[in-house]
Amino acid sequence: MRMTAPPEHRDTIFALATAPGVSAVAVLRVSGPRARAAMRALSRRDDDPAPRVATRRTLRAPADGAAFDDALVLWFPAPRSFTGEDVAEFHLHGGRATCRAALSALAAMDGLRLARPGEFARRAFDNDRLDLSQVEALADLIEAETAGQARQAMRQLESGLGTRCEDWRRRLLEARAHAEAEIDFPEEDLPAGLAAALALRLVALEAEIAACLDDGRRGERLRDGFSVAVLGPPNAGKSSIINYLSGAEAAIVAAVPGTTRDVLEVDLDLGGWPVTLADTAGLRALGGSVDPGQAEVEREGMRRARRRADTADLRLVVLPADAAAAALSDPECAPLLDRSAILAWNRVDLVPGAQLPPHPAGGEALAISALTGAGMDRLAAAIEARAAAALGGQAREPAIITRARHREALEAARRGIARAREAGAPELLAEELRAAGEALGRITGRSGVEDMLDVLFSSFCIGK
Ligand SMILES: Nc1nc2c(ncn2[C@@H]2O[C@H](COP(=O)(O)OP(=O)(O)OP(=O)(O)O)[C@@H](O)[C@H]2O)c(=O)[nH]1
Ligand SMILES: [Mg+2]
Repeated sequence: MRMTAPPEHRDTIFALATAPGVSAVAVLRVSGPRARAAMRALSRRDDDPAPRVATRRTLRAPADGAAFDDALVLWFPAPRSFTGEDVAEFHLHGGRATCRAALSALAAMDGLRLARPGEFARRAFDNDRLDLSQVEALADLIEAETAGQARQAMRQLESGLGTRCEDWRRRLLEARAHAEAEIDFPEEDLPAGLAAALALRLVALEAEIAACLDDGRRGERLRDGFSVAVLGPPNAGKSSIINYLSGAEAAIVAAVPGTTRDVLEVDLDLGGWPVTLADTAGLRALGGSVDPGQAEVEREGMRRARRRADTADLRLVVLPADAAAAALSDPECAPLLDRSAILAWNRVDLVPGAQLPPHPAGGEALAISALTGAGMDRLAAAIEARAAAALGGQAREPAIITRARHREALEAARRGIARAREAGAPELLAEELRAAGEALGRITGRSGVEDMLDVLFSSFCIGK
Protein backbone atom coordinates (compact mmCIF):
# COMPACT_ATOMS: atom_id res chain seq x y z
CA MET A 1 0.00 0.00 0.00
CA ARG A 2 1.25 3.47 -0.89
CA MET A 3 1.67 5.97 1.90
CA THR A 4 1.11 9.00 -0.30
CA ALA A 5 -1.88 11.32 -0.28
CA PRO A 6 -4.54 10.88 -2.97
CA PRO A 7 -4.06 13.24 -5.95
CA GLU A 8 -6.82 15.70 -5.03
CA HIS A 9 -5.16 16.43 -1.69
CA ARG A 10 -1.79 17.06 -3.19
CA ASP A 11 0.17 20.26 -3.34
CA THR A 12 1.10 21.57 -6.71
CA ILE A 13 4.86 21.49 -7.01
CA PHE A 14 7.30 23.38 -9.21
CA ALA A 15 11.02 23.36 -9.91
CA LEU A 16 13.56 24.14 -12.57
CA ALA A 17 14.15 21.01 -14.64
CA THR A 18 17.44 22.33 -15.99
CA ALA A 19 20.65 22.75 -14.01
CA PRO A 20 20.92 25.99 -12.04
CA GLY A 21 23.05 28.79 -13.49
CA VAL A 22 22.85 31.00 -16.54
CA SER A 23 21.74 29.28 -19.77
CA ALA A 24 20.04 30.22 -23.03
CA VAL A 25 16.89 28.40 -22.01
CA ALA A 26 15.74 27.16 -18.61
CA VAL A 27 12.85 24.75 -18.21
CA LEU A 28 10.47 25.22 -15.31
CA ARG A 29 7.92 22.53 -14.52
CA VAL A 30 4.74 22.78 -12.53
CA SER A 31 2.79 19.64 -11.63
CA GLY A 32 -0.42 19.15 -9.69
CA PRO A 33 -4.04 20.22 -9.46
CA ARG A 34 -3.22 23.95 -9.62
CA ALA A 35 -0.82 23.76 -12.58
CA ARG A 36 -3.49 25.11 -14.94
CA ALA A 37 -4.30 28.04 -12.65
CA ALA A 38 -0.59 28.81 -12.29
CA MET A 39 -0.12 28.78 -16.06
CA ARG A 40 -3.08 31.09 -16.56
CA ALA A 41 -1.94 33.45 -13.81
CA LEU A 42 1.57 33.76 -15.26
CA SER A 43 0.36 34.40 -18.80
CA ARG A 44 -2.61 36.49 -17.58
CA ARG A 45 -4.97 34.69 -19.93
CA ASP A 46 -7.84 32.38 -19.29
CA ASP A 47 -7.43 30.24 -22.36
CA ASP A 48 -5.02 27.31 -22.37
CA PRO A 49 -2.48 26.49 -25.05
CA ALA A 50 -3.37 23.41 -27.12
CA PRO A 51 -2.18 20.33 -25.23
CA ARG A 52 1.42 19.31 -25.95
CA VAL A 53 2.03 22.13 -28.44
CA ALA A 54 4.71 24.71 -27.73
CA THR A 55 2.93 28.06 -27.54
CA ARG A 56 4.46 31.50 -27.20
CA ARG A 57 3.24 33.55 -24.24
CA THR A 58 4.31 36.74 -22.52
CA LEU A 59 4.79 35.97 -18.84
CA ARG A 60 3.85 38.59 -16.31
CA ALA A 61 4.29 38.96 -12.58
CA PRO A 62 0.82 38.37 -11.12
CA ALA A 63 1.36 41.13 -8.55
CA ASP A 64 1.77 44.10 -10.93
CA GLY A 65 1.38 42.66 -14.41
CA ALA A 66 4.93 43.59 -15.40
CA ALA A 67 6.17 41.42 -18.26
CA PHE A 68 9.29 39.46 -17.29
CA ASP A 69 9.72 37.01 -20.19
CA ASP A 70 8.64 36.04 -23.67
CA ALA A 71 8.50 32.28 -23.22
CA LEU A 72 7.25 29.00 -24.65
CA VAL A 73 4.57 27.26 -22.65
CA LEU A 74 3.65 23.59 -22.89
CA TRP A 75 0.46 22.25 -21.39
CA PHE A 76 0.13 18.56 -20.54
CA PRO A 77 -3.31 17.86 -19.08
CA ALA A 78 -3.55 14.78 -16.82
CA PRO A 79 -3.07 11.91 -17.24
CA ARG A 80 -0.88 12.26 -20.33
CA SER A 81 2.05 13.91 -18.61
CA PHE A 82 5.31 12.85 -17.03
CA THR A 83 3.81 12.78 -13.54
CA GLY A 84 0.33 11.72 -14.59
CA GLU A 85 -1.00 15.01 -13.13
CA ASP A 86 -1.71 18.31 -14.90
CA VAL A 87 1.70 19.64 -15.88
CA ALA A 88 2.67 23.06 -17.26
CA GLU A 89 6.15 23.55 -18.60
CA PHE A 90 7.73 26.95 -19.20
CA HIS A 91 10.73 27.35 -21.47
CA LEU A 92 12.16 30.57 -20.09
CA HIS A 93 15.15 32.57 -21.11
CA GLY A 94 17.72 31.22 -18.69
CA GLY A 95 18.91 34.40 -17.02
CA ARG A 96 19.02 34.61 -13.25
CA ALA A 97 16.50 37.45 -12.98
CA THR A 98 14.01 35.75 -15.29
CA CYS A 99 14.17 32.44 -13.42
CA ARG A 100 13.91 34.21 -10.10
CA ALA A 101 10.87 36.21 -11.27
CA ALA A 102 9.08 33.05 -12.40
CA LEU A 103 9.97 31.06 -9.28
CA SER A 104 8.91 33.79 -6.87
CA ALA A 105 5.65 34.36 -8.76
CA LEU A 106 4.83 30.66 -8.42
CA ALA A 107 5.92 30.53 -4.78
CA ALA A 108 3.48 33.35 -3.98
CA MET A 109 0.52 31.39 -5.35
CA ASP A 110 -1.81 29.47 -3.07
CA GLY A 111 -1.28 25.72 -2.98
CA LEU A 112 2.03 25.83 -4.78
CA ARG A 113 5.41 24.97 -3.32
CA LEU A 114 8.92 24.17 -4.52
CA ALA A 115 9.36 20.46 -5.31
CA ARG A 116 11.64 18.33 -3.16
CA PRO A 117 14.46 16.47 -4.94
CA GLY A 118 13.03 13.62 -6.99
CA GLU A 119 9.43 14.58 -6.30
CA PHE A 120 8.35 14.70 -9.96
CA ALA A 121 9.69 11.18 -10.48
CA ARG A 122 8.04 10.07 -7.25
CA ARG A 123 4.67 11.30 -8.50
CA ALA A 124 5.24 9.58 -11.84
CA PHE A 125 5.80 6.36 -9.89
CA ASP A 126 2.81 6.88 -7.58
CA ASN A 127 0.58 7.50 -10.58
CA ASP A 128 1.87 4.39 -12.38
CA ARG A 129 3.48 6.39 -15.16
CA LEU A 130 6.83 4.73 -14.39
CA ASP A 131 7.74 1.60 -12.46
CA LEU A 132 10.71 1.59 -10.13
CA SER A 133 13.07 0.05 -12.69
CA GLN A 134 12.14 2.87 -15.08
CA VAL A 135 12.79 5.51 -12.43
CA GLU A 136 16.24 3.96 -11.96
CA ALA A 137 16.69 3.95 -15.73
CA LEU A 138 15.85 7.64 -15.89
CA ALA A 139 18.47 8.40 -13.25
CA ASP A 140 20.97 6.24 -15.20
CA LEU A 141 20.13 8.01 -18.45
CA ILE A 142 20.77 11.40 -16.91
CA GLU A 143 24.09 10.16 -15.50
CA ALA A 144 25.17 8.15 -18.56
CA GLU A 145 28.62 9.15 -19.76
CA THR A 146 28.95 6.89 -22.78
CA ALA A 147 26.71 5.93 -25.67
CA GLY A 148 26.55 2.32 -24.43
CA GLN A 149 25.37 3.38 -20.98
CA ALA A 150 22.75 5.67 -22.50
CA ARG A 151 21.46 2.89 -24.77
CA GLN A 152 21.13 0.54 -21.83
CA ALA A 153 19.27 3.12 -19.76
CA MET A 154 16.94 3.80 -22.70
CA ARG A 155 16.17 0.10 -23.03
CA GLN A 156 15.32 -0.10 -19.36
CA LEU A 157 13.29 3.07 -19.55
CA GLU A 158 11.32 1.49 -22.35
CA SER A 159 10.64 -1.10 -19.71
CA GLY A 160 12.70 -4.13 -20.75
CA LEU A 161 12.99 -5.33 -17.19
CA GLY A 162 9.72 -4.01 -15.78
CA THR A 163 7.60 -5.64 -18.48
CA ARG A 164 9.36 -8.99 -18.08
CA CYS A 165 8.95 -8.90 -14.31
CA GLU A 166 5.28 -8.03 -14.51
CA ASP A 167 4.75 -10.86 -16.99
CA TRP A 168 6.50 -13.33 -14.69
CA ARG A 169 4.55 -12.04 -11.72
CA ARG A 170 1.27 -12.49 -13.54
CA ARG A 171 2.18 -16.06 -14.46
CA LEU A 172 3.21 -16.77 -10.88
CA LEU A 173 -0.18 -15.52 -9.72
CA GLU A 174 -1.91 -17.86 -12.15
CA ALA A 175 0.21 -20.75 -10.94
CA ARG A 176 -0.68 -19.85 -7.41
CA ALA A 177 -4.35 -19.89 -8.28
CA HIS A 178 -3.84 -23.45 -9.54
CA ALA A 179 -2.12 -24.43 -6.33
CA GLU A 180 -4.87 -22.88 -4.26
CA ALA A 181 -7.51 -24.73 -6.25
CA GLU A 182 -5.81 -27.92 -5.10
CA ILE A 183 -6.06 -26.78 -1.49
CA ASP A 184 -9.71 -25.77 -1.75
CA PHE A 185 -11.19 -28.56 -3.82
CA PRO A 186 -11.02 -32.32 -3.46
CA GLU A 187 -8.85 -33.90 -6.09
CA GLU A 188 -11.71 -35.61 -7.92
CA ASP A 189 -13.39 -32.23 -8.59
CA LEU A 190 -10.35 -30.83 -10.37
CA PRO A 191 -9.59 -31.27 -14.06
CA ALA A 192 -7.21 -34.12 -14.75
CA GLY A 193 -3.57 -33.18 -15.30
CA LEU A 194 -3.75 -29.93 -13.34
CA ALA A 195 -0.71 -30.75 -11.23
CA ALA A 196 1.31 -31.74 -14.28
CA ALA A 197 0.36 -28.52 -16.11
CA LEU A 198 1.36 -26.47 -13.08
CA ALA A 199 4.71 -28.25 -12.87
CA LEU A 200 5.37 -27.48 -16.54
CA ARG A 201 4.54 -23.82 -16.08
CA LEU A 202 6.96 -23.57 -13.18
CA VAL A 203 9.76 -25.26 -15.11
CA ALA A 204 9.30 -22.76 -17.96
CA LEU A 205 9.22 -19.78 -15.60
CA GLU A 206 12.30 -20.85 -13.73
CA ALA A 207 14.18 -21.40 -16.99
CA GLU A 208 13.27 -17.94 -18.29
CA ILE A 209 14.42 -16.23 -15.10
CA ALA A 210 17.59 -18.32 -15.00
CA ALA A 211 18.38 -17.35 -18.63
CA CYS A 212 17.97 -13.69 -17.73
CA LEU A 213 20.29 -14.11 -14.73
CA ASP A 214 22.89 -15.87 -16.87
CA ASP A 215 24.11 -12.67 -18.57
CA GLY A 216 27.67 -12.47 -17.26
CA ARG A 217 26.59 -9.39 -15.28
CA ARG A 218 27.00 -7.34 -18.45
CA GLY A 219 24.30 -4.85 -17.50
CA GLU A 220 25.70 -4.04 -14.08
CA ARG A 221 29.20 -3.83 -15.50
CA LEU A 222 28.12 -1.47 -18.25
CA ARG A 223 26.53 0.73 -15.64
CA ASP A 224 29.63 0.67 -13.42
CA GLY A 225 32.21 0.66 -16.20
CA PHE A 226 34.91 -1.87 -17.15
CA SER A 227 37.75 -1.66 -14.68
CA VAL A 228 41.38 -1.97 -15.72
CA ALA A 229 44.19 -2.14 -13.17
CA VAL A 230 47.43 -0.75 -14.60
CA LEU A 231 50.22 -2.58 -12.81
CA GLY A 232 53.97 -3.00 -13.00
CA PRO A 233 57.31 -2.08 -11.46
CA PRO A 234 58.08 1.54 -10.51
CA ASN A 235 59.06 3.82 -13.40
CA ALA A 236 57.69 1.46 -16.07
CA GLY A 237 55.51 4.30 -17.34
CA LYS A 238 52.11 3.33 -15.91
CA SER A 239 51.08 6.89 -15.11
CA SER A 240 52.40 8.10 -18.48
CA ILE A 241 50.20 5.54 -20.28
CA ILE A 242 47.13 6.62 -18.36
CA ASN A 243 47.80 10.26 -19.11
CA TYR A 244 48.32 9.47 -22.77
CA LEU A 245 45.10 7.45 -23.07
CA SER A 246 43.01 9.99 -21.21
CA GLY A 247 44.55 12.92 -23.03
CA ALA A 248 45.07 14.66 -19.71
CA GLU A 249 47.73 15.11 -17.08
CA ALA A 250 45.66 13.14 -14.60
CA ALA A 251 48.53 11.32 -12.89
CA ILE A 252 51.86 12.67 -11.74
CA VAL A 253 54.70 11.39 -13.90
CA ALA A 254 58.28 11.56 -12.65
CA ALA A 255 61.59 9.86 -13.14
CA VAL A 256 61.64 9.07 -9.42
CA PRO A 257 60.56 5.46 -8.82
CA GLY A 258 57.61 5.21 -6.45
CA THR A 259 55.89 8.37 -7.67
CA THR A 260 52.35 6.97 -7.61
CA ARG A 261 51.27 5.97 -4.12
CA ASP A 262 47.52 5.76 -3.98
CA VAL A 263 45.17 4.26 -6.55
CA LEU A 264 44.08 6.97 -8.98
CA GLU A 265 41.10 6.35 -11.24
CA VAL A 266 40.52 7.87 -14.66
CA ASP A 267 37.28 7.32 -16.57
CA LEU A 268 37.46 6.91 -20.34
CA ASP A 269 35.04 6.34 -23.16
CA LEU A 270 36.59 3.72 -25.46
CA GLY A 271 34.41 3.13 -28.50
CA GLY A 272 31.29 3.88 -26.46
CA TRP A 273 32.27 1.58 -23.57
CA PRO A 274 32.88 3.12 -20.15
CA VAL A 275 36.35 2.13 -18.98
CA THR A 276 37.96 3.03 -15.67
CA LEU A 277 41.74 2.89 -15.64
CA ALA A 278 43.29 2.58 -12.19
CA ASP A 279 46.84 3.87 -11.86
CA THR A 280 48.64 2.04 -9.08
CA ALA A 281 51.86 2.19 -7.12
CA GLY A 282 54.83 0.43 -8.74
CA LEU A 283 55.49 -3.02 -7.30
CA ARG A 284 59.01 -3.75 -6.05
CA ALA A 285 60.84 -5.39 -3.17
CA LEU A 286 61.87 -2.69 -0.73
CA GLY A 287 65.53 -2.95 0.24
CA GLY A 288 67.05 -1.59 3.44
CA SER A 289 68.22 1.57 1.68
CA VAL A 290 64.69 3.02 1.55
CA ASP A 291 63.78 5.44 4.32
CA PRO A 292 61.55 3.54 6.81
CA GLY A 293 58.81 6.21 6.73
CA GLN A 294 58.79 6.23 2.94
CA ALA A 295 58.83 2.45 2.89
CA GLU A 296 55.71 2.30 5.01
CA VAL A 297 53.80 4.57 2.61
CA GLU A 298 55.07 2.67 -0.40
CA ARG A 299 54.17 -0.68 1.16
CA GLU A 300 50.59 0.51 1.72
CA GLY A 301 50.49 1.74 -1.88
CA MET A 302 51.58 -1.67 -3.12
CA ARG A 303 49.00 -3.40 -0.92
CA ARG A 304 46.30 -1.26 -2.56
CA ALA A 305 47.72 -1.99 -6.00
CA ARG A 306 47.46 -5.73 -5.41
CA ARG A 307 43.95 -5.43 -4.06
CA ARG A 308 43.00 -3.57 -7.21
CA ALA A 309 44.68 -6.24 -9.32
CA ASP A 310 42.41 -8.82 -7.68
CA THR A 311 39.15 -6.98 -8.27
CA ALA A 312 39.71 -5.46 -11.72
CA ASP A 313 38.04 -6.82 -14.86
CA LEU A 314 41.40 -6.62 -16.66
CA ARG A 315 45.05 -6.34 -15.66
CA LEU A 316 47.30 -4.28 -17.85
CA VAL A 317 50.86 -5.16 -16.82
CA VAL A 318 53.38 -2.56 -17.93
CA LEU A 319 57.03 -3.64 -18.09
CA PRO A 320 60.06 -1.67 -19.28
CA ALA A 321 61.22 -2.86 -22.70
CA ASP A 322 64.71 -1.57 -21.92
CA ALA A 323 65.03 -4.06 -19.05
CA ALA A 324 62.85 -6.85 -20.43
CA ALA A 325 64.64 -9.92 -19.10
CA ALA A 326 64.96 -8.55 -15.56
CA ALA A 327 61.31 -7.46 -15.56
CA LEU A 328 60.05 -10.89 -16.56
CA SER A 329 61.90 -12.57 -13.72
CA ASP A 330 60.86 -9.95 -11.16
CA PRO A 331 59.00 -11.89 -8.44
CA GLU A 332 56.81 -8.86 -7.63
CA CYS A 333 55.34 -8.44 -11.09
CA ALA A 334 55.74 -11.70 -13.02
CA PRO A 335 52.96 -13.53 -11.11
CA LEU A 336 50.45 -10.90 -12.28
CA LEU A 337 50.88 -12.06 -15.86
CA ASP A 338 48.26 -14.75 -16.17
CA ARG A 339 46.88 -15.51 -19.61
CA SER A 340 44.06 -12.96 -19.39
CA ALA A 341 46.39 -10.07 -18.54
CA ILE A 342 47.60 -7.77 -21.31
CA LEU A 343 51.38 -7.26 -21.29
CA ALA A 344 52.53 -3.84 -22.50
CA TRP A 345 56.27 -3.48 -23.17
CA ASN A 346 56.68 0.25 -22.67
CA ARG A 347 59.63 2.51 -23.51
CA VAL A 348 60.31 0.74 -26.82
CA ASP A 349 61.72 4.05 -28.08
CA LEU A 350 64.77 3.30 -25.90
CA VAL A 351 65.42 -0.06 -27.60
CA PRO A 352 64.59 0.47 -31.28
CA GLY A 353 64.30 -2.76 -33.25
CA ALA A 354 64.70 -4.99 -30.21
CA GLN A 355 63.01 -8.40 -30.26
CA LEU A 356 60.84 -8.45 -27.14
CA PRO A 357 59.93 -11.66 -25.30
CA PRO A 358 56.37 -12.98 -25.76
CA HIS A 359 53.73 -13.00 -23.02
CA PRO A 360 54.95 -15.70 -20.59
CA ALA A 361 51.46 -17.22 -20.23
CA GLY A 362 50.64 -17.02 -23.95
CA GLY A 363 48.41 -13.97 -23.57
CA GLU A 364 48.31 -10.73 -25.54
CA ALA A 365 51.52 -8.64 -25.66
CA LEU A 366 52.09 -5.23 -27.25
CA ALA A 367 55.08 -2.96 -27.74
CA ILE A 368 54.38 0.68 -26.95
CA SER A 369 55.89 3.99 -26.03
CA ALA A 370 53.93 6.42 -23.91
CA LEU A 371 56.54 8.99 -24.80
CA THR A 372 56.37 8.84 -28.63
CA GLY A 373 52.85 7.38 -28.84
CA ALA A 374 54.04 4.32 -30.79
CA GLY A 375 51.64 1.39 -30.42
CA MET A 376 49.25 3.37 -28.21
CA ASP A 377 46.37 3.05 -30.70
CA ARG A 378 46.73 -0.71 -30.63
CA LEU A 379 46.77 -0.67 -26.82
CA ALA A 380 43.56 1.40 -26.74
CA ALA A 381 41.97 -0.98 -29.27
CA ALA A 382 43.01 -4.02 -27.20
CA ILE A 383 41.42 -2.59 -24.06
CA GLU A 384 38.32 -1.59 -26.01
CA ALA A 385 37.97 -5.12 -27.40
CA ARG A 386 38.14 -6.58 -23.88
CA ALA A 387 35.57 -4.08 -22.61
CA ALA A 388 33.27 -4.79 -25.54
CA ALA A 389 33.52 -8.54 -24.91
CA ALA A 390 32.79 -8.13 -21.21
CA LEU A 391 30.05 -5.52 -21.45
CA GLY A 392 28.41 -6.33 -24.75
CA GLY A 393 29.37 -9.96 -25.20
CA GLN A 394 28.43 -12.04 -28.18
CA ALA A 395 24.88 -12.27 -26.90
CA ARG A 396 22.19 -11.20 -29.32
CA GLU A 397 20.00 -9.95 -26.50
CA PRO A 398 21.21 -7.06 -24.38
CA ALA A 399 21.36 -7.67 -20.64
CA ILE A 400 18.32 -6.34 -18.83
CA ILE A 401 19.63 -6.54 -15.26
CA THR A 402 21.48 -3.33 -14.44
CA ARG A 403 21.69 -3.33 -10.66
CA ALA A 404 22.59 -5.72 -7.86
CA ARG A 405 19.12 -5.01 -6.46
CA HIS A 406 17.49 -6.51 -9.57
CA ARG A 407 19.76 -9.54 -9.46
CA GLU A 408 19.06 -10.28 -5.80
CA ALA A 409 15.32 -10.09 -6.36
CA LEU A 410 15.44 -12.29 -9.45
CA GLU A 411 17.66 -14.84 -7.66
CA ALA A 412 15.15 -14.90 -4.80
CA ALA A 413 12.29 -15.45 -7.24
CA ARG A 414 14.15 -18.23 -9.05
CA ARG A 415 15.02 -19.98 -5.79
CA GLY A 416 11.40 -19.64 -4.64
CA ILE A 417 10.11 -21.27 -7.82
CA ALA A 418 12.68 -24.07 -7.49
CA ARG A 419 11.52 -24.70 -3.92
CA ALA A 420 7.89 -24.58 -5.03
CA ARG A 421 8.60 -27.31 -7.57
CA GLU A 422 10.02 -29.49 -4.79
CA ALA A 423 7.20 -28.72 -2.38
CA GLY A 424 4.95 -31.67 -1.64
CA ALA A 425 1.96 -29.98 -0.04
CA PRO A 426 -0.03 -27.45 -2.11
CA GLU A 427 -0.07 -25.05 0.87
CA LEU A 428 3.72 -24.95 0.84
CA LEU A 429 3.79 -24.56 -2.90
CA ALA A 430 1.37 -21.63 -2.80
CA GLU A 431 3.43 -19.94 -0.10
CA GLU A 432 6.67 -20.27 -2.09
CA LEU A 433 4.95 -18.83 -5.16
CA ARG A 434 3.61 -15.92 -3.17
CA ALA A 435 7.11 -15.11 -1.89
CA ALA A 436 8.58 -15.45 -5.40
CA GLY A 437 5.97 -13.05 -6.78
CA GLU A 438 6.76 -10.59 -4.03
CA ALA A 439 10.47 -10.72 -4.90
CA LEU A 440 9.63 -9.85 -8.52
CA GLY A 441 7.38 -7.04 -7.34
CA ARG A 442 10.35 -5.47 -5.55
CA ILE A 443 11.99 -4.79 -8.92
CA THR A 444 9.09 -2.74 -10.26
CA GLY A 445 8.27 -1.30 -6.84
CA ARG A 446 4.92 -2.99 -6.78
CA SER A 447 5.51 -4.65 -3.43
CA GLY A 448 7.62 -4.40 -0.31
CA VAL A 449 9.84 -1.46 -1.19
CA GLU A 450 8.32 1.43 0.80
CA ASP A 451 11.47 1.70 2.90
CA MET A 452 13.79 2.19 -0.06
CA LEU A 453 11.61 4.55 -2.07
CA ASP A 454 12.46 7.67 -0.11
CA VAL A 455 16.17 6.97 -0.38
CA LEU A 456 15.96 6.34 -4.11
CA PHE A 457 13.87 9.38 -4.97
CA SER A 458 15.82 11.79 -2.81
CA SER A 459 19.05 10.75 -4.55
CA PHE A 460 17.49 11.44 -7.91
CA CYS A 461 17.46 15.06 -8.98
CA ILE A 462 18.89 17.33 -11.62
CA GLY A 463 22.10 19.18 -10.86
CA LYS A 464 22.75 17.43 -7.56
N1 LIG B 1 61.80 7.06 -22.96
C1 LIG B 1 60.62 6.84 -22.44
N2 LIG B 1 60.33 7.29 -21.20
C2 LIG B 1 59.13 7.07 -20.69
C3 LIG B 1 58.13 6.37 -21.40
N3 LIG B 1 57.02 6.29 -20.62
C4 LIG B 1 57.32 6.93 -19.47
N4 LIG B 1 58.60 7.40 -19.50
C5 LIG B 1 59.28 8.13 -18.44
O1 LIG B 1 59.53 7.24 -17.38
C6 LIG B 1 59.46 7.93 -16.13
C7 LIG B 1 58.46 7.24 -15.21
O2 LIG B 1 57.16 7.35 -15.77
P1 LIG B 1 55.87 7.21 -14.90
O3 LIG B 1 54.74 7.27 -15.84
O4 LIG B 1 55.89 8.14 -13.74
O5 LIG B 1 56.07 5.72 -14.39
P2 LIG B 1 55.20 4.89 -13.33
O6 LIG B 1 55.19 3.49 -13.79
O7 LIG B 1 53.90 5.55 -13.13
O8 LIG B 1 56.08 4.98 -12.02
P3 LIG B 1 55.66 4.91 -10.47
O9 LIG B 1 54.47 5.78 -10.26
O10 LIG B 1 56.85 5.39 -9.74
O11 LIG B 1 55.37 3.47 -10.18
C8 LIG B 1 59.09 9.35 -16.47
O12 LIG B 1 60.25 10.12 -16.48
C9 LIG B 1 58.48 9.26 -17.85
O13 LIG B 1 58.63 10.44 -18.59
C10 LIG B 1 58.44 5.89 -22.71
O14 LIG B 1 57.66 5.26 -23.42
N5 LIG B 1 59.69 6.15 -23.17
MG1 LIG C 1 53.04 6.34 -11.52
